[in-house]
Amino acid sequence: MIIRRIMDSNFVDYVKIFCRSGKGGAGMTHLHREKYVEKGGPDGGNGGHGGNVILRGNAQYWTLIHLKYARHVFAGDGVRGGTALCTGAGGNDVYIDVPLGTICRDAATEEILMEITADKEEKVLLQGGRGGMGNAFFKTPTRQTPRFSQPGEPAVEGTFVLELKLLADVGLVGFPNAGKSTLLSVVSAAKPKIADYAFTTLEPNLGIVQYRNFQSFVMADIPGIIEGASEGRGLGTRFLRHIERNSVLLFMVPADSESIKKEYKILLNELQKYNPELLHKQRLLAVSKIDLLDDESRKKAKKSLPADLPHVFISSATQEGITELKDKLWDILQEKFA
Ligand SMILES: Nc1nc2c(ncn2[C@@H]2O[C@H](COP(=O)(O)OP(=O)(O)OP(=O)(O)O)[C@@H](O)[C@H]2O)c(=O)[nH]1
Ligand SMILES: [Mg+2]
Repeated sequence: MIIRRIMDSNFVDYVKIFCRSGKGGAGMTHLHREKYVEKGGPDGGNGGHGGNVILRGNAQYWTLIHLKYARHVFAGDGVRGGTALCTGAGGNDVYIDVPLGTICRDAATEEILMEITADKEEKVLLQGGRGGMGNAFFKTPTRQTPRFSQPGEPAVEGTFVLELKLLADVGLVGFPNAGKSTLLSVVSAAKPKIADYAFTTLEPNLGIVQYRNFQSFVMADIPGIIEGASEGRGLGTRFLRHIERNSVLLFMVPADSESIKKEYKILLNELQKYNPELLHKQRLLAVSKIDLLDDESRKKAKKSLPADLPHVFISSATQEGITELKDKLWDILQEKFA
């Protein structure tokens, strides 16, 4: 049921496409003939360049859904050269517009070929074939009438995987029900679905957090992670790719969890199994739903905190600690880009 909902979803962050560039137009073999000009010499033009397949960043797009059904992308072929030294027309380039943060892999080897991170950034994925030279090109003093021309270069093709990694500054990491979406709804204008059951969030949500003095940063809420996610439990770890790009990871553990330290370790472990590089990122721990605890339990909770990262107690319900959290996140982001 959950799987079905994901498949129906509008949030597409993975597509496989088959692309082919245009082949170069052939060169022309032609000898000039005209009334009273019997032997006008070679005048075959060159073939046109084949079209390129180009990836282009487009800040208007947030997902790859527009490519979900456009799985074949072909650039135009170059036109063959004409007579009278006319060069053939070049084939049309095709542009594949992608959201910022899209990486492109070779589908067979999984090697990352390129990455688009800026608006209007263009990268040629497949070069079109060069046009062949017409026979006029091969004319020399000793071979004045070449009766041959060059064929155009063939097209190149390949199957590619486009993958989207959200470009957010802060990524939320936590078990289902930790209150991640609730936090996002409190600190930004985003309206993610919130409910009292596991896996309410099935696709990432982004929100812009307004900070003092009209500054802002982007926060990404992703589906909850459970123990064994890296082996495919729950929704698995495929959504973790969205936090690979985030500068700061905000771990979230509810204050009423049995052991905050243990829950944090499990999350860390799943992240490490997915990609050890994730552990190089700056981390902050938000102990959520602090409103559920009385003073005594708070003291107890404080004692069972992991030692290797800073923490903030927060409650999205009462707003307690929310400003402190934003300050801390902002400070870390500033350090990062200082
Ligand atoms: N008392 C209290 N309840 C909270 C707080 N924040 C969230 N909740 C409740 O916790 C439940 C889960 O909240 P969500 O924001 O949906 O949790 P999530 O981490 O996004 O969960 P998934 O999307 O399933 O991963 C909801 O019933 C919220 O109302 C809080 O600060 N205090
Ligand atoms: Mg959620």
